[in-house]
Amino acid sequence: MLSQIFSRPAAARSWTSLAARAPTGYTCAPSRRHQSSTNADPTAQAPAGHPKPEPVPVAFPPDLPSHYRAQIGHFRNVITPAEHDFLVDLCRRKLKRAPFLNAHFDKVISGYREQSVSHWRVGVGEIAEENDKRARAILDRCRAILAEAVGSKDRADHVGGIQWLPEHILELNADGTIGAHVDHLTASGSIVAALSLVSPTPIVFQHTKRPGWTIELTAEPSSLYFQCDDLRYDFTHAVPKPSGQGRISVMFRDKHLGPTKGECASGGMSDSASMGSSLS
Ligand SMILES: O=C(O)CCC(=O)C(=O)O
Repeated sequence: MLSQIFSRPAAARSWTSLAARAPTGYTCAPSRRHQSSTNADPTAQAPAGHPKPEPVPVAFPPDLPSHYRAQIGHFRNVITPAEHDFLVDLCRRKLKRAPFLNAHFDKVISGYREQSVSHWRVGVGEIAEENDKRARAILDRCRAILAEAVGSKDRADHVGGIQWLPEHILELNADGTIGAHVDHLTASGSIVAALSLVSPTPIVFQHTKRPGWTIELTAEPSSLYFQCDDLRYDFTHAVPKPSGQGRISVMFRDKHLGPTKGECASGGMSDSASMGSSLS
């Protein structure tokens, strides 16, 4: 649930205030998990009959240290238009009883509804089973792209493969926005990713201590973006502007398996207020 996933610094009511609560003085020795590279080409093998995901160039601030540049990625065309519409339909049916909430108590998110998904069995009988199977196949392909992109084979924290949490679906209505936040440090691991559906939305990543290190991308429908490792912990992410048409994201996160540098930090984000709703 987002309450566990979002770490919402009490002071982070706006873009600029977040830096005030940024983790300070990381004291852990850098572990291999924070040094992994993303050299693999996740677009190299698109299974027959599936779209070939295209890497979308990410614009970096010129002075952004190089290690961060491999810790964010964006791919368009990861699912077909039919798969897109199928997932939108399933997400909306899963969310149909959840009202849109206008503002979370800390005002970080508004105009949203959400659900953690343990299965995609929507409908009855065989149809439900088919829906589940088809959705899983699509989402497994997204996970495979992510695993390639984050260099899962080289990662000390994912020996034997990435341990994914159940997907989380998040719908923003036409006015919905998400303010800058770092996901809760221990409710999930070092990978945060989203498959975007419905309409294009700007996503903004900003370093918690160096606001000039800002990365913005436009998450088009059927695109997949991720942030991992240091960039997952050191940068906030936000959906700062309403799309005007609404948006659904299917969020992928891995399990938290061990200490993070944030947990070792004194005064870090781990003591921040968590969101009180269920965004993941
Ligand atoms: O919808 C997105 O792309 C981001 C959602 C988000 O900020 C989150 O789930 O932590």
